[in-house]
Amino acid sequence: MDHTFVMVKPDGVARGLIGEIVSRFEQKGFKLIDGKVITISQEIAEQHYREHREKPFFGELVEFITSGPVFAMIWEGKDAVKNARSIIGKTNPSDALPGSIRGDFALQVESNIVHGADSEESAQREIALFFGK
Ligand code: RTP
Ligand code: MG
Repeated sequence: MDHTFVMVKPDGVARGLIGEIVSRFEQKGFKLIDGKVITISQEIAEQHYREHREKPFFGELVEFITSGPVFAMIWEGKDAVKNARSIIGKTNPSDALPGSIRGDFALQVESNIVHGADSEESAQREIALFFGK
């Protein structure tokens, strides 16, 4: 079975949306393999979002993701990366359809509630980065 890495971002944790988001993944049919609340260090944040290090929003992105606790998870299911991204919705909540997590709970691209790995490689790298496995 495929695995993917998903994380409720600090805005989602602060708004009390961990349960809602976990529930949506369970309802979709995913199986929760691991999960934990952590506050991400600057170093881990920069590694996690390293693909964006040249982008103008990189500094704000790292500042945001380290601004409070996150809920990091490993989910198992068929086509896990693709199906997780599908229920999360488009990056910009203005483009995310109602029914998706971002479509239902977010308004701004800078604070879009939840992260999902974007490829098999990213999923493996992020699972290793956050869970050491
Ligand atoms: P994520 O990595 O957080 O799951 O989001 P994503 O794959 O849907 O989008 P990605 O392109 O990887 O962007 C990472 C995060 O950067 C923020 N962002 N801000 N200000 C902007 O124009 C801008 N563009 C992207 C978003 O919070 C996005 O989730
Ligand atoms: Mg991404």
